[in-house]
Amino acid sequence: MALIAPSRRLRRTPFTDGVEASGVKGYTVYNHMLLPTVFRSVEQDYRHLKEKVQVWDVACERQVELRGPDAARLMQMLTPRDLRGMLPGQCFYIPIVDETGGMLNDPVAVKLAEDRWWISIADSDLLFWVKGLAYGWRLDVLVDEPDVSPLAVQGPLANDLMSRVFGDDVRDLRFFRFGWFEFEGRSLVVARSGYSKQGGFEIYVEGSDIGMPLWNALFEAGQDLDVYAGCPNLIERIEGGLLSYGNDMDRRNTPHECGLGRFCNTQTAIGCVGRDALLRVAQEGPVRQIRAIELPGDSVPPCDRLWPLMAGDVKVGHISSAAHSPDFGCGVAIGMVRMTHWDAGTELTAITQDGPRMARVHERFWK
Ligand code: THG
Repeated sequence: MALIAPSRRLRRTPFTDGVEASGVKGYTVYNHMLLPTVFRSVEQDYRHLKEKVQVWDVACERQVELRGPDAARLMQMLTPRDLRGMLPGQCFYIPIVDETGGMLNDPVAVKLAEDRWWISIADSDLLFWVKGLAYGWRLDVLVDEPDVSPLAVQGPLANDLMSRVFGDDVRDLRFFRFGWFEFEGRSLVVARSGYSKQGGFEIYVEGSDIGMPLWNALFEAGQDLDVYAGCPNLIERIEGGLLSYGNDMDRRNTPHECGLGRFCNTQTAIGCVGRDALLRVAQEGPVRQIRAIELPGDSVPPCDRLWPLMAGDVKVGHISSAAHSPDFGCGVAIGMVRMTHWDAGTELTAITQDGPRMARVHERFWK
């Protein structure tokens, strides 16, 4: 592929100077911002992520901030997950749906206070939908994108690296909880979360000016840990069943089709704009759903378009993400499959750009 033209619309991040100095080899665009996709090779990055510790520029996970007396009410309008039991200091993975129950985003919600929330968004312009609801309902809430850029520290050695920079108390953070930790006299939100199954943290870097100082502090503190720059890894995230909005699902899918029914409490999520639509689909259950798919063989071409899944000459679904897994010794993929063919073990044919190949439905790759 040709180079991508830099411009003001394609935003750099507070960490891009560090990413470039670390030899980034590829980018994608996410929320109109640069997101690294590979440093050494996708396979080398994968191995290093599973054995060591990486620092990821995930500033493209932009925050939509809600601030004001109606913040909690607006949050509940956005999602079918019941937020009443959520306390300040907690993060929730939440489906966000429109009035038809269609997925608009699948962010992490961060409850800073009853009247102050961050929505750490996936790749869609959620800010406009949230602003529209706030204005249309005349809510007493400010909706904006603050100067907050997540930096993820992921991998088995993440505790060791983070405790050197933020102190031993970070070790005590529980999954999807956050605390406030000092760096250069600034108090930052640090959460036990991140877009990998290897464990780690996300630092919500408030103020672009401390981006590079923090980046450099992490690399200096982690020299003997073999810390390296990394990024969400295609192979590892498919193995782990982490969905990618815009790739694996979009507005045409309900949370139930995405396998996100466990994050919906549609009965009690009073005020959710998609509630009536979702009550109907939750009643019947979805007729197609996301499935893990195994692709036997030694290599997988880039999945840059949907690959039809065929049962004979009938189309019964599609694959939306795929990669070769060194650890599993086969291709791993995420697909959407009709209920007639979604049972584990079902053998289908995937039509890739390089031709047809066998595709086997799995319960899941992960535990
Ligand atoms: N962290 C933050 N913001 C984000 C992401 C993130 N915004 C964009 C994108 N990632 C949103 N999508 C996801 C998808 C999966 C998860 C988080 C965000 C995730 N899922 C866990 C799982 O499925 O195992 C845990 C979910 C749970 O049990 O609550 O972490 O990564 N800040």
